[in-house]
Amino acid sequence: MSDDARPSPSAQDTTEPKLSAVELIKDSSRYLRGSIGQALMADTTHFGKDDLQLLKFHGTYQQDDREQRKSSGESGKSEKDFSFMVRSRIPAGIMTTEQLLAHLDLCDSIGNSTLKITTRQGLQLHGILKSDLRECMQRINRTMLTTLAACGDVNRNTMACPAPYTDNIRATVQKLAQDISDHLSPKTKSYYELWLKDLSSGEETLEGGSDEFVEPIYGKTYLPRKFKTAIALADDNCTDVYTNCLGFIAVVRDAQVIGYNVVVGGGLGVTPSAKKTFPRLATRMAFVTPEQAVGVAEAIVKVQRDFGYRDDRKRARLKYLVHDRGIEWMRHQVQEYYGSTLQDCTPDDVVEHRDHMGWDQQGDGRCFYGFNVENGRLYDDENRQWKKALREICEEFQPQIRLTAHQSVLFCNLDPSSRPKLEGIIKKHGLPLTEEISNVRRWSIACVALPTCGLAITESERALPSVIDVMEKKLQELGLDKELFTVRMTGCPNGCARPYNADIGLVGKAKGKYTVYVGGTRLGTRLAFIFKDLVPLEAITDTLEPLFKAFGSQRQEGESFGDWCSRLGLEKLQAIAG
Ligand code: SRM
Ligand code: SF4
Repeated sequence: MSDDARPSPSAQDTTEPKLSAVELIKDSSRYLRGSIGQALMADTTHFGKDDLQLLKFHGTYQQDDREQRKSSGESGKSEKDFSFMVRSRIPAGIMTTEQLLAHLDLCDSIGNSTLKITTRQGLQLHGILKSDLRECMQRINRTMLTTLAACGDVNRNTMACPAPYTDNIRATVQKLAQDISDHLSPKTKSYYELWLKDLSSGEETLEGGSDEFVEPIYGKTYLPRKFKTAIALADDNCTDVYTNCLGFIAVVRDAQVIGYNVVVGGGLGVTPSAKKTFPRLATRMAFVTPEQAVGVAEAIVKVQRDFGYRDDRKRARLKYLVHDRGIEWMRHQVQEYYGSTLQDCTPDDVVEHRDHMGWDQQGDGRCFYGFNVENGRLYDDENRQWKKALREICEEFQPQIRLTAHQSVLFCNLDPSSRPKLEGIIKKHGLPLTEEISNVRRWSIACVALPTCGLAITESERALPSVIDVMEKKLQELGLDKELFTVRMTGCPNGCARPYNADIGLVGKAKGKYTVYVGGTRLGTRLAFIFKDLVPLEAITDTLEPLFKAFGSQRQEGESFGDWCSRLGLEKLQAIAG
């Protein structure tokens, strides 16, 4: 179908459902400009309401420290303490030493002195003031990274297994992540104009931009909602492929990627009060050859662009379209847009999930070290100096850096002789080696939540470590400390740490209280179900203890905690819990 054939929102028939407010903002934004330029030139601490929607496409969210809200209220201050989260887009999580160091410098010089490794292999700075935003973007761009399309209604960071194995397979999927990322990147010049243009002559302004430029893939109103893509290997689903709008599972024969099974319509966000919303795992759709992959990705994006729901942002993700219309309809549309028939999926599917932590060989005589960063937060305090450790490792070894979807980092291209020194640096800064961490901590992740996330209901990354402290002891007492299962916590039901397909998901529901999900799987191929609602933070391990006990004595050989919970089902688990 040609791009001209689809209706633009403004030209739509009046009987069409009413467009959501964000659609109108995008439509009149002149390709994401809005009044961001004027606001940047003005001596204010924050942006107007409409621009906040557009800023996301540029990789930044306006926030305020929610703990400061109370104190500013008490002191009678009328304005919130506004600052910005800035997210960098890093396809497959692959970056250089210099790029990581630049982010560490930024968080120290103009951020809140911490850096967050995200669940999609990205990096986030927090606490950037409006007056420093341009500098922040420029310094990131100078290292050849970008924040464009790290957020917003476009294809966001494309994930792929980051492991540096020198087999052809990893290099192929990592290149595909980069290719998809480049191809689906917005083409608007507004990013350059607003953030990167040199204003030193005094003649340039940030208010340029024309309506004539056409986004070749997205069009004027971009996508109805955020869009997420990931690539996985059958023996390594470290990117949690089924939770994405679009996933590629590499099909390997004779050590070569001969194509991909394409899965569509995954997504986790849910609003518990709105029954029309739900988490969904992607559905297998078709097989594509390596040559078809980027074109088919574009076709899928275009189907979502033209058929995705633009009247209700709660149901605007691709998953609802696939759910409502069915996979056959979806495949038919994709073929129409792509311009040829696609083959059926091969039987290949994901069978393992590796976290790539600890020492491993690359295959070229060099090795890499997977360093577990608890909940992805890099900071320095009197006990633990994550930032200092990373800086020292970067300066000493200049490793290539790779970020994992479990919020951790791989130091790559190391000479095997570097091991004692690297481990010494980690220990010197009060940090545990991966080998010293319990399985339950190693396989746990948590979203940002308080104090910066405007949607957080409860704590998450600041609370999970203490939950794990208790769980760790209990599992050891029960002889279950060697078990491998995922524990994922979020501060609200949006699901940023992917709790809904974990063995144990802890989802913030009300102040200090969590919904406890069980029955998902480390492999990411099954949704969990609610075991108990509104569990106080301190009672999480006690709530799970009867299940842990029964699992230890009743499980079948090789059965994981999530598999066991799923096999028994809610009723039996509730009976066990009494
Ligand atoms: Fe997320 C919104 C943080 C991965 C589902 N997410 C947010 C915002 C921007 C809050 C907001 O809208 O104001 C959070 C910023 C908090 C802060 O202070 O930094 C936020 N999401 C994150 C990160 C940083 C969590 C982390 O600790 O790592 C992750 C950034 C990934 C990246 O680099 O791009 C992050 N978010 C996810 C994931 C996991 C994934 O993609 O693999 C999900 C579930 C998968 C999915 O998309 O369905 C996720 N985030 C959401 C949603 C629910 C979307 C929905 O369909 O309902 C929201 C809210 C929204 O979009 O309205 C949200
Ligand atoms: Fe914020 Fe909720 Fe996402 Fe956590 S899950 S980062 S609380 S939006």
